[in-house]
Amino acid sequence: MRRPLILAFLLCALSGPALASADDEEILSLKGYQPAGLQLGELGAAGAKCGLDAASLQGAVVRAMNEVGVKGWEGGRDGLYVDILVEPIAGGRFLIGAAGLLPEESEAAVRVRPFCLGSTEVTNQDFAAFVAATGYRTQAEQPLPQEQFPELSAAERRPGSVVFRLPSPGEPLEELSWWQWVPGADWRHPEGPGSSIDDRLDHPVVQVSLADAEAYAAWAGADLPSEAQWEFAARGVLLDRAFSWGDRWRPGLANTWQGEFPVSNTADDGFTGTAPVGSFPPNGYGLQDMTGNVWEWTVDWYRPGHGRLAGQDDPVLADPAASSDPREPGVAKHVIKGGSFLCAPNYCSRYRPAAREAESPDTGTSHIGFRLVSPALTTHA
Ligand SMILES: [Ca+2]
Ligand SMILES: [Ca+2]
Repeated sequence: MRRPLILAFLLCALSGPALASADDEEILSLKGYQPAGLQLGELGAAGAKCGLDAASLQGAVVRAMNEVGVKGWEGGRDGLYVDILVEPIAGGRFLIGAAGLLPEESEAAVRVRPFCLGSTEVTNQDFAAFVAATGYRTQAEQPLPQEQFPELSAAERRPGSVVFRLPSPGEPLEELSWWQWVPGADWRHPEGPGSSIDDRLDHPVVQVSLADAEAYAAWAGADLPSEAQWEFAARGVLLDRAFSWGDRWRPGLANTWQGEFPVSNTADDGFTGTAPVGSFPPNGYGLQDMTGNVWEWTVDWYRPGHGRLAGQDDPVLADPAASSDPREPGVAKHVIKGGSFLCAPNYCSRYRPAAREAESPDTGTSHIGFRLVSPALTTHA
């Protein structure tokens, strides 16, 4: 099995930075936009803690420089941002969730040990390398199992997936009517036949189920993060703030939806759909797109609130029988985090670190992807 360079993009948990004050928020939001300067010694030290060898680090540097060379940084993003490769993240105690907002987010005190997290979402290019190496076929590329859907005809069980569709002007808007099952939609054709990823190789892969994400992670020698790991990292040092950059919502710091969802997307942030990973400023840990772009799978089963995790170290809700979604009783679902390019202040608005959503694990959509967590967290903690 080829061990890809993906691990070289894992961020490493090393030490515990002090909590930032409100005065630091602006600085943190700009972290990373520094003149070019690879600090290979630091990279090497951090990489070693994440189980990264010198060869993979070197590969990561080459890849990053190539990407920077192709994409560049514009519009006030002066300099080359190459700090994305390895960045210390601390584990620690924190309150997962948020008090006083939504019952599904009720708080619990937990602890996460140091861990290494992907600095970006996994891209189409990354996923293509996996498919090329393994011949893997995603769930969306296979017919729905007859035994699971005996009521459906063969035509209705054709491969496909769920795609966001912009409603037509004046169209009656029923809740969730903007989601459509599209035969032929899959990771190579995110919006169905006729769409492609040819010009989106550096965008996050979408139309992947939880099993697809887990298969990729296994191939990469990594795992998917728990909700606690993901949320701790998304907070980016600012453990008690509403957003990963502070307490105020700031349009333009993440790929979300501007305008009235779902009818008007002004795309003031430059993107109507997914954006190339790393297009927006990193959080205090150097992680990008923890807010928006695409939702990200976690290994936790979903139930409202975090009460069952209270007091635990590295908590995971691992029992599917414990899963419940009041909106769809009887259907076990997984937690997804971070919101997407479809989240708007008037709808969803789940682009806070504490926010969460429930998703059937076999359902990929055009706005759910994932990132990796390094197994080094268990061997080096
Ligand atoms: Ca956008
Ligand atoms: Ca994201």
